[in-house]
Amino acid sequence: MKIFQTEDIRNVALIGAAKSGKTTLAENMVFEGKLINRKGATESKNTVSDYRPIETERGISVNASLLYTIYNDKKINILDTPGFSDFSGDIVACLTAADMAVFTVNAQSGVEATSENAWKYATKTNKPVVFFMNQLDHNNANFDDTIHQLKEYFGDKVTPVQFPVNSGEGFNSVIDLITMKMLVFKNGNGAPEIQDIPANLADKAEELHNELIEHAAEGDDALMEKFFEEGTLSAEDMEKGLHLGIINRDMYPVLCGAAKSGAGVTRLLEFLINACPSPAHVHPTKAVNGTEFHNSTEEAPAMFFFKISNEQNVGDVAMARIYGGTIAESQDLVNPRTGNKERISQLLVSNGKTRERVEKACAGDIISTIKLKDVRVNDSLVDAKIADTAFEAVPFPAPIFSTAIKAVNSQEDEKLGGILADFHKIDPTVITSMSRELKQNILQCQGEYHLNTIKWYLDNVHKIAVEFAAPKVPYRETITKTANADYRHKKQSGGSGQFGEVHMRLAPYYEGYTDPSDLQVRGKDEYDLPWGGKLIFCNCIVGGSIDARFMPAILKGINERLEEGPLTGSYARDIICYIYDGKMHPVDSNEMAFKIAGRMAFSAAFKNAGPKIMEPIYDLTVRMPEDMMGAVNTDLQSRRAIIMGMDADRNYQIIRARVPLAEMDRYSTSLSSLTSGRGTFTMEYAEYAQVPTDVQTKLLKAYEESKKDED
Ligand SMILES: Nc1nc2c(ncn2[C@@H]2O[C@H](COP(=O)(O)OP(=O)(O)OP(=O)(O)O)[C@@H](O)[C@H]2O)c(=O)[nH]1
Ligand SMILES: [Mg+2]
Repeated sequence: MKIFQTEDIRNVALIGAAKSGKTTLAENMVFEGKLINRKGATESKNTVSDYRPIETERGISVNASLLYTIYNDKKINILDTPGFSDFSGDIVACLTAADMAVFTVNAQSGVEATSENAWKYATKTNKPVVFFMNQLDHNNANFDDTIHQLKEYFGDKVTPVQFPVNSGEGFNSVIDLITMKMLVFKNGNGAPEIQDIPANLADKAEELHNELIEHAAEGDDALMEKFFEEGTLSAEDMEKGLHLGIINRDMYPVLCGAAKSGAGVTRLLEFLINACPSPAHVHPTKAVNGTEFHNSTEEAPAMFFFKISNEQNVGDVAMARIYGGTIAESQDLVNPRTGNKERISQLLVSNGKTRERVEKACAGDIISTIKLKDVRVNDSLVDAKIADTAFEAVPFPAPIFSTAIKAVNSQEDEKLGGILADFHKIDPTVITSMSRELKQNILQCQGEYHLNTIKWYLDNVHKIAVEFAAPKVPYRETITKTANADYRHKKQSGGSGQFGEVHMRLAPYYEGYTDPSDLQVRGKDEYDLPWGGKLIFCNCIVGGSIDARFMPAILKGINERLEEGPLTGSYARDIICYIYDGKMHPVDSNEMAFKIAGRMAFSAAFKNAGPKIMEPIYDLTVRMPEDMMGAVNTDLQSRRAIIMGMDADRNYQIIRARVPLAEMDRYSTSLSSLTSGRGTFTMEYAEYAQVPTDVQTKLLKAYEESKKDED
């Protein structure tokens, strides 16, 4: 395989709405480059890109795939991403590694919810975008409406470079506004027949052509001058002019086609080569330590791993973008995360599952490799001379969905933990943590469909049966008024006995509290509890009724109860504890006795001190189309939300609310169904607040029941 130089490479991420035709387009791009002899189709389960068993089974893309094509002697690396928002991790990872996005839009559905999601990440990663208006062969495909919507959602920089002549069944022709010719893709694929623009379309073509010229000349003074002198620009000049506008995201050109038949694909490939940037022309990439990489072979070798795919019979296939130098087989590099050396044993060029070894690859290229010792997504491998230079992590989305997970066979729980930890290394949007408090293993991800694919891998690859449950809510317990309690622990059994008596007062802690006037506080310790809130422990003993040496034991007893609150077993917090009297026995008093007395006195006082359950409250921000606000609002009311404010954002509304975590189980799924997928939300912990009385009654009852079950 030929080694491609930086200038001869293009790196595109195919992004866009679910089912808009990314994989079909990728298939055609590879086909046009003659890297396959027959075109596959997603419905025939034989595309180059959707090759994984889960993808053929479901007929959708679940993982991003790395493909390439060669056209006019240029290598175009194609990262075909999944369209569903649940797989946003792969969308943003591929955009990070690519130099630009080819954004497919279905001409009969316009801008869909998943288009907006893809757009969000193109904006976040600041990547140039070229739209490919696809599926123009549908009878209700509508070019003008779709352009209108693209402008409405993504702004006026959306600029047609083509428009269709005969959209609907039999679609095969477009007017190209750069060459000002009609391109007829008679057989779908292949080079088009070039014809003059029909008279009835001349005016429209002229109008859009002039618009395009203005865009092309905008960023380039010399071109602008040439345009004013000659009144027009050559196709070559226009493509040169568009180049700068595309790199700087000053324009988003729109090309047209039908990926299924292949119409428009060769012109798209030409456009990517002529008007879109090679890695040598994009903005430099900054490493965490500020070093800039210009995709130059003169720079020290450095690459970044953005995606790892676990494959049958092969193991982990790691995909990396080279930002500097050349990378060769048998080269030793350093992983700045671990400081360890990694040898590149096999350097591969991939077309889906077909992989070919190459001896080296240049800066700007995207390669894959296998058999690495310890490389995760977000790792860099760099030359030993720059061993502390790591690239910025992919801005993966925060989790929006949580569930508790456990192995059906509890003996497999440890194995499951290991598998899920490995999952995270290759998909950082899968996060698991063992909650000691909730005694549950919590898995967080990007939605129910994401969870479903994780389960598929657990079932089919790891052969481990798992079950899911709603995550428990980390309640807290506290008190609302002052109460006293005495407890005497006394045990006489033959020889030495146990004796300890503690008189205790509990009071609610809040900032600015004052100590009671009837007690003499002689010692005070303030503890920040690991689960939030405070414990204030006061020694008010007068006359030596309890020795100071027993105080730590009493505190220990109290702490045991704080860890398992008297009401529901949840952590307790925000309590002031005054030890003001008690009794000792000259022989039988010991630490154990005072620990028990402390714990029991605490429980007794707690129950009389207006005990309350507290629940975590989150700040919630929901964004949804204006006309769906009513439904979202009604749903929030039913979740005990308090609306804090509303803002408008074009034709979207943003609701800010405070809502108890207990009411938010599977909110991503509900919001998605309420808003046809268009609503998005973020949640951030705000505070603990007391639950309403009716909720407290329910929780107490549920705790009692669960205790009965345990007995
Ligand atoms: N009629 C027609 N159908 C198309 C066209 N492009 C794609 N399709 C069909 O649309 C469906 C989805 O195509 P895919 O290529 O899998 O879409 P995708 O965007 O990769 O989907 P995800 O990766 O799952 O988001 C398939 O049945 C394709 O055959 C087109 O131009 N015209
Ligand atoms: Mg796909």
